[in-house]
This record gives sequence, C-alpha cells and structure tokens, in this order.
Amino acid sequence: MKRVLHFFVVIILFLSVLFVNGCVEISEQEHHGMKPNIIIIYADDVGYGDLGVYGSELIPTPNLDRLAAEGIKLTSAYATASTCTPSRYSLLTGEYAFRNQRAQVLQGDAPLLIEPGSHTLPSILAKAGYRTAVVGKWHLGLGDGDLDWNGPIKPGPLEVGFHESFLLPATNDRVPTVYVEGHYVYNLSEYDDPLRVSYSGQIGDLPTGVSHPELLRYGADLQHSGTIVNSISRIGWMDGGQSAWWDDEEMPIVFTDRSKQFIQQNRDIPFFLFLSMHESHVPRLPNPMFLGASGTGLLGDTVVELDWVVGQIIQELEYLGIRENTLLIFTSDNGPIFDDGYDDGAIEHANGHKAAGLFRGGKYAAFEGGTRMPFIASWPAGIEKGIVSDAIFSQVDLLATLAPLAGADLPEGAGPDSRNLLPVLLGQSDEGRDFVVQQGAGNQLYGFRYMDWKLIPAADNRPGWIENKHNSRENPLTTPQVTTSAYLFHLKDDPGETNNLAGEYPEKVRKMAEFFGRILETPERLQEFEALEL
Ligand code: NG6
Ligand code: CA
Repeated sequence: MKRVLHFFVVIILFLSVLFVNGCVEISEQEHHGMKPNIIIIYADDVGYGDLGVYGSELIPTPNLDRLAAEGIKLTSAYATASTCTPSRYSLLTGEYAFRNQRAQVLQGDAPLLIEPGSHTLPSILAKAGYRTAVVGKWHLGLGDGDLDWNGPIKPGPLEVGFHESFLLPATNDRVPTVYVEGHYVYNLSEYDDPLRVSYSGQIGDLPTGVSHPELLRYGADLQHSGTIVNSISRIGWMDGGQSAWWDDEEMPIVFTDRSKQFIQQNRDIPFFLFLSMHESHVPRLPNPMFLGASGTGLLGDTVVELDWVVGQIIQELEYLGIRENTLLIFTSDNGPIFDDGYDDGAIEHANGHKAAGLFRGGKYAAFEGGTRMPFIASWPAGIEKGIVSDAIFSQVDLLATLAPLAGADLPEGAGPDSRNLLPVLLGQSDEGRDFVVQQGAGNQLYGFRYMDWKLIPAADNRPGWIENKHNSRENPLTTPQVTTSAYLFHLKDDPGETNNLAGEYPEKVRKMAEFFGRILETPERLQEFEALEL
C-alpha cells in the first residue's frame, strides 16, 4: 500500500513539473514578445528555374538569393496544384483543393470559396494574438453570389481570418481591374459612375479587344479580348467605376507601400502578412524601372520587379529593427508559362531562359514543372544560415507547421491534409513527407510523388495533356488529351521525367495508384498510412 502511494506521489510530482514548465514556457514567450512575425510572399506563376538561387543564370534576383543565403532553401517544396485558385485554397485552409469541387480557377465575379468562420491559417494565427493582413492577389472569390461592386463586398478575407485586406480581387488579366480594400472597392465614386462586371457577355460600351484591336499594346487570344484597360484587353467585361481602375505599372509599388504600412503599424505586436504578388502572371506590365532589366523579355523583367519588392520588405524590417524575429517565406502558386494568352513577346525574347529549370512542363501540368516551387524561408533568430534541404514539403503543410510556431493549438478539424513539418522548415530535420499530391489543371489530372517515384495515374477523361506546353497557347482545359495511360518516373535518376517506366513496373504503378486513391477519398490526417515498399 505504501509503495502504491509512493508511486502516485512521484507521478503527481512529475506531472506538476511538466505542467509548470509548460506554462512558464508559454508565458515567457508571450511576455517577451517572442512569437515571430510571419510574412509569406507568394508569387504568381514563378517557376523553379526563375531565381538565381535556383540556377537561373540570366535573371538577376539578388534579394531572393540573399534571403536564401540567410536561411533555408527547399528543393522539394510543392504547391498543391499547377493553377492558382486551388494552390491558394490549400495554403490558407490546409486542405487539398480537390476536396472542394468549386476550387477551380475562378472568374472575377465568383463567390467566396472558403467557408466564412472556418479554420484557416490567418484565423488560427489571429486567435493566437497575431494581427493578420492580406495584400495583393486574392483569386478565392468574393461575396455570396450576384455581387454588387458598388456596395459592401462580403464575405471575403475579413470573414475568413484576416483583420485587414487590400486586394487585386481575381487575376490581373480579369475584370474588374480595381482594388478592393476591406469591404469596398478602393477609390470608387459610385454615384455618377457605378461599376458593373460581367462574364456572360459584353455590357456597357467600353472598347474591347474585339471591337478596337488598334487600341491594344499587344494582341491577345479571344478569351483575353474583353474590356480594354490600360491598352490591354482582359478576360470578361466591365463598365463604369473609372475612378477606381488600377494602373498596372504602379501595382508593385502600391502593394509594397500597403505592406510597409501594415508592418510599421504592427511593429510591436506579432503580425502575419500574406503578401500575394501577381508577377509573373500575364499581362506583364512591369514598372518602367524594370523594363529590360532581365535580358530575358517581359517574363524575366517581372521577376526582377518581384525581387525588388522582396528587397523593399527586407529593408523595412531592418529599418524597424524587427528583421531578426520575422520569419519571411517566399514561394509561388504554380509553375511558369511564357504564353498565357497575350502576344507580349515573352517567347521571342526568352533568350534561352528555362523558367521551370530542369523540370518538365509548367503551369497546368502534372509534371514537376507545374508544382515544384522555389521555397525560401529566413528567420535570423530561428533558422541557421545557408541551409539547403531536399525534404518533401507541401504548401498545404503551412497551416499545421506555422500554428505551433505561433503558439496556437490546432482546432479540431482544422487543416485536414496539413502536416506539422516545423523541424523541416527550421532546418532541424530532413524528415519531410513521404508523399505529395500534385493537382494539374482541372480535377482529372494529377501527379503523385512517393519518395523518389512519381506517378501520373491513368485517367479516362483528363484534360489536354500539357507536354512542354508552357510555350504554347493551347488551353489545357479544352485541348484533347494525348494519352490516358499512366506515367511512372524515377525522379532521382530522371528529374526531367523523360523516361516513362510504367510499362516496366506495373506493380509499382498499381501500388501507388491504390495509395493515391485513398488520399483522394479521405483527408490525409484522418488516415494511418503504412510505408509503401517500392
Ligand atoms: C486561364 C486563362 C489564363 C490565366 C489562368 C489563371 C484562358 C484561355 N486562360 O483560364 O490566361 O488567367 O486562367 O491563372 O482564359 S492562374 O495563375 O490565376 O491560375
Ligand atoms: Ca498562378
């Protein structure tokens, strides 16, 4: 009896030491303001090969190169999809986009895709005491259908966890070409010139690419031949709201200034900034400062512009004395594309630049070039300098990885596909994921990487096959498929995915397809996986 009592006393003492220690750690963190600020700079269509630090010899990116030298560079980091909306959806919700049928490239008048009030990366950080903001490209829908752009625009980012927002609502090639600040179009004087938007047919009498091709800086495909703004025809039609139209060339400066303002205002409390730039998405209209800066045409020039923005943010953090405790992450939403609808000379002036580096395919593809992304993280107080890691990491993991860093608990059901890979992000471990899903355009085309093996599963009705189509104008969603059969590659021996081994290893194809099928069915975190013997 005495012994049992003794045993209990020891256990209770042990538990209370644990408890007290845990509390001390948390309150110390809070007391000293130790929680790092978090900034994610998200690029649009920037490929693995676009940055100096990832091997581009042509495009100068000194600020991003420096960021990598001062932190960690991942070489196997993935966007969840090779198009924009799905990748952004996954990053913010920690859920693969194919679980939401509406999570496809959205038009500019689509309703909000993320459930208001649901658990998101910003809502979790906000609950942990962070001030949160999104500046830049949104492309996740606004409102709940039938939006009146002249009134309050909601729900939107403010209903899914952001305290502040200043948005490019969809893409820079889609109407409306206006900024949205909080719940309102920025600078709109609706009384004399209401803003109207349509994706079903022309409205109003503004010139379009079809009616007035002579007004264009450069030509465009039919899809991009709607309303003309700044001598560029866009997707969709728009009327009115002229006081609010953005100036494409000023956009990087507008977003940079907004971001600096937010950082200044919140310098004394932990903050999370999602700075979502539109470079190098079409139409490419770099600020004159950057015209010709890359020697690789307009695509490269916009990458130089983006690098400048990164430099501006770093400088601001240094100036405010908060660089040391700020985690700055840079990555991109999908692979590169030279011709995405405009005759902007990107192909002619590319000068041999390989925007996807050594990888095959680009935007829209299930090949590596579609989703293998540059990924750099720097946090002087928390990550050692000059680390390079080939651990497999997906942007869907950011939610469960950043929550613990912010001292936040992961609420029940939050981020169902998101894994906590904080030790990988901090360069303390090479134990990344074993596998990752790479969604191509639409939801019938996938890549599935398991360690060094890569499967593109057979599918009957997948959309047009994107061979190295980042040089062509074919629309992947309507181009007839070239093949429906499976592809299998060994990425270590064949990173360029040129040698299809599916015929040689039918058993590997079968095992991987079965494994992949389970992920399609049920969120990753709700399953126990046994290691695949391949
Ligand atoms: C496509 C557009 C393309 C681009 C893309 C979205 C056509 C033919 N193509 O539908 O130009 O806007 O949508 O890009 O309309 S993303 O990076 O935002 O996903
Ligand atoms: Ca994109």
